[in-house]
Amino acid sequence: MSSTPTIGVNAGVTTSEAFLRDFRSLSAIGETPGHGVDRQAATTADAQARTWFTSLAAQYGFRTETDQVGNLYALLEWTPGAPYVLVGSHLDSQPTAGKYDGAYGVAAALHVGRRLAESTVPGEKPKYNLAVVDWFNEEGCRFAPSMMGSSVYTGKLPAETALAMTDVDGVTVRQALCAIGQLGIGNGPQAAAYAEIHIEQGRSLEDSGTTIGLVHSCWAAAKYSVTVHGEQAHTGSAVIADRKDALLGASRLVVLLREIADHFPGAVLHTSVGNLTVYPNSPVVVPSKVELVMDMRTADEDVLAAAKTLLRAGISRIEAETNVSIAVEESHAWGINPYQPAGVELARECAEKLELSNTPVFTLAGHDSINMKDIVPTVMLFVPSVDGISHNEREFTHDDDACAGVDMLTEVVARLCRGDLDGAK
Ligand code: HGY
Ligand code: MN
Ligand code: MN
Repeated sequence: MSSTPTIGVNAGVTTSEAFLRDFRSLSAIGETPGHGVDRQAATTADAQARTWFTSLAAQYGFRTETDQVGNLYALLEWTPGAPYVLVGSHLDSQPTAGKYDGAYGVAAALHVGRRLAESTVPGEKPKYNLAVVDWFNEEGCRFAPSMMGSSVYTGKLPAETALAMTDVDGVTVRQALCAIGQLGIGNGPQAAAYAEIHIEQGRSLEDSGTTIGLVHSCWAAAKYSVTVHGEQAHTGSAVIADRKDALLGASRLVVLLREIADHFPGAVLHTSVGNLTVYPNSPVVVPSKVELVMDMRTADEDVLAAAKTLLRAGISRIEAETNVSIAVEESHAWGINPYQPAGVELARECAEKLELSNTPVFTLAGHDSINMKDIVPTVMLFVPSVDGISHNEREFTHDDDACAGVDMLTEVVARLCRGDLDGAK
């Protein structure tokens, strides 16, 4: 662990101890009985996490601001008018989530900012300013789609569309952000480059005994909002042959998704239904309608195309066999796009300098960096996840790995602030 002496509120505390202390205080916000967190977007717990962010930012000398879709920035301005290197992740979580997903990257980014603020020599200003960012609603569980804040920031999703999305109670994003006092204005600071660190959420780093993952590409994802339409009936009295059981159709869809994954050898396709809403969801009623979200991911565009063909055929079969109709809308998707190779190389050089073991990796999960890499040079880093567990209260990363990641991110961001990735394609 680093033992750099520090000043002020951190007197006598090493940089790593200060990071762990702040990360633990964040982990207590929205803590669940199972020692995970529940901080869904724009809830009270998310608001408390944002207060944690702004307090820490103030302590470390940053000004904070919120943009038109609730992205929260802590700004360190060395050169007035210069663009910013953005560094961050997300503080929102899934329900009964782990403490690390997103939160680790935001806490790490704040500490990177603090270290760079303390180490900058007067008269040697970096080329770019620094903005630590908490992207709004990365998870997409309370409000779809996921990666909402960075999708608006990068111009992929109109702000008005995002603000009009509703949760299951009909509350809009706009109303939810207003309720927690986090609806700002404008599109945030202008980015010159972006960096993010995250837990791997998979096993590859742990299995190979590697500390740092250098993300070179993302798996493609295709998510679908689906409505299965049937007809309400009495579970006891309705003749089986007459039934239009929407839940039967939905159940067959769940199984179909798994069968499609199993169709491709080598586990190259991941599929799931992660959300199911049944109407009227009453004990003696054959359901009239089921809404669900289907999710398919792979690193192979041909596999994805073949999976979509199997999906269409399977849906037609289920409609015919269960007497329901199924409406499918592709709600969110991204392709297999590489991160800038120069950014991967820059990160590799940083890891070598710090003597941290490193290896190129894919990201299977979505991250805000997937949006950011399409507009500016972007570096995405991973640290190991114990047993690859994520979206689970048992998510865990060892302190040494978490601290090594902060050191690594500091080195990367210092170089980005110098402009080392300018022009990278
Ligand atoms: O992978 C996902 O879809 C999420 O946004 N992390
Ligand atoms: Mn995440
Ligand atoms: Mn997540």
